[in-house]
Amino acid sequence: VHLTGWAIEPDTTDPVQVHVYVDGAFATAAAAGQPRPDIADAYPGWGAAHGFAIDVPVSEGTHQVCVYGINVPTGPNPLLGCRTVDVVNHAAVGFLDSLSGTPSAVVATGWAYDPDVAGPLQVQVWVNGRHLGDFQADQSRPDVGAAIPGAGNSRGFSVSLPVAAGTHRVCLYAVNGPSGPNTLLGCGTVSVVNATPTGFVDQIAGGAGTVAVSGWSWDSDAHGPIGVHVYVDNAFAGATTTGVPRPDVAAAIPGADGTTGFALTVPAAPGKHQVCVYAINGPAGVNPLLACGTTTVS
Ligand SMILES: [Ca+2]
Ligand SMILES: [Ca+2]
Repeated sequence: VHLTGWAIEPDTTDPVQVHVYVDGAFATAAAAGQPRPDIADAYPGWGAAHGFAIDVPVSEGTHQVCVYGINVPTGPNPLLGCRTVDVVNHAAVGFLDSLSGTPSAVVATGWAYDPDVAGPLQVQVWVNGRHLGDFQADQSRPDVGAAIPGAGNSRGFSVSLPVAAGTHRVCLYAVNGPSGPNTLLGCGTVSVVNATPTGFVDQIAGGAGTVAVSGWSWDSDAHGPIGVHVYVDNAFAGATTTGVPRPDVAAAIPGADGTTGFALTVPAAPGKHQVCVYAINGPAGVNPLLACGTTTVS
């Protein structure tokens, strides 16, 4: 409840204390010391610092709110006024329009609105029973603005929520403002599938202070070149990306593009070494070992 008013005390020009009672119980006290030039004009000599503006937290429902001026130095405290107010907390509303999976995320779209909240409404994300985080519903949705008077055209959301590969139960809630029970917008089960790269290492060949590595690798959901990392004796030795023409692979694997090949040369000390080649999963995830081999560097 928001209260405004003024109070003066004939025995002092100082700000008067006012006490607020809600449903007969003391709620809060405040000094009536805010500028009210109209009071200064009406009571010459007392100055303008006699206004008050007080916010009192109350529960939803009907309340009687009364304000008393506190007598100085003592004496009966006069009632300044009482009002009966209805306090309404509207439920948040909205809808989860879609849930879908990418190789590394759940994508959710929808809208959320609470008539009690002027700014963007918070939306909570729960994944497999755990609170993953919140985001704001502040994107363009003119259809919502057209359907709900007062909502405005910016109550939508379209968010990408990073999750590991697997099957996830996802629920979204509109957060009630300023408090109260949240509204379930919707739930869904989403499969996040991240394909593992495949490939083959054709060559691991020791040279003079180097090891030459070549082959091919392809990740069906990386949509482009992927990384290839080379380890010599378990230590990272070099990296490249696919891009070398391999029409034979494109012909053999449906969906594979024509440039899945890779070739690189990494430095190595003279002697016998174990060389291992890994494909780098796109967009994220476990990076599979393509092959290990032993070679001798001169
Ligand atoms: Ca509300
Ligand atoms: Ca992948």
